[in-house]
Amino acid sequence: MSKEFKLHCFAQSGNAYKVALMLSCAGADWESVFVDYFAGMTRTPEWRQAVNEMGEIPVLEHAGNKLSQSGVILNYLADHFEQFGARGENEKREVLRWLLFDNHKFTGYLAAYRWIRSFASPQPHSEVLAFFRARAEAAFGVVDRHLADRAYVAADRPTIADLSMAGYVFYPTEETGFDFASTHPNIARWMDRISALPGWKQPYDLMPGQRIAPRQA
Ligand SMILES: N[C@@H](CCC(=O)N[C@@H](CS)C(=O)NCC(=O)O)C(=O)O
Repeated sequence: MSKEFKLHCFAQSGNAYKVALMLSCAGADWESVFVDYFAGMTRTPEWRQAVNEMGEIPVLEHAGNKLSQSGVILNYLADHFEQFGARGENEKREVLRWLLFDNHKFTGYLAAYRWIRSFASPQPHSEVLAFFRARAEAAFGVVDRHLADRAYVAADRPTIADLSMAGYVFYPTEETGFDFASTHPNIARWMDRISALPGWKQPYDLMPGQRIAPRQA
């Protein structure tokens, strides 16, 4: 029987992992729809017309709607499940503030760095890699300092801001090139708290697709 939620995703997509994690932690009735990103599926006009004109994963199908942009989807699911959402106007702004920071800088640079370091072809020039690594590290510094005296990013409990920022940090060090436990202790402790949430699973255990060996850095 068809599930209530369908998530268009593939295993290497941390942006999709944010949504998969939310669905798993909320105990949703969901299934994945495998998108063959590496075969160019999201770049075809047919896929863009039928699924997402932006050519991006994740896309969530629910109740006849197709939603894209992980932040929008997380917000929708928080309202739907009444879980991981903001309470009150101040928290709403705080959650939004971190969602935007995550999309632009924390996820933005980490995802780009992991991609060009481990999977992209042709191999990037070393100066390009160094640029993205430095930008990612700058964002990590901001978050590590923020988490020095709090358990979660935007409230006194886990919210969709945490789930968004969890998108890429759980991929293996051999892919990301970062080992937070040795460089960013507050992020590492926050990761321990996130991975203790009921329903938490690793990205490769939540989404379909072959694992690809990362290029040796
Ligand atoms: N801001 C978007 C980013 C989505 C995104 O970049 N997804 C990647 C996969 S992780 C993608 O589909 N990229 C396709 C492309 O850039 O051509 C979100 O949070 O959903």
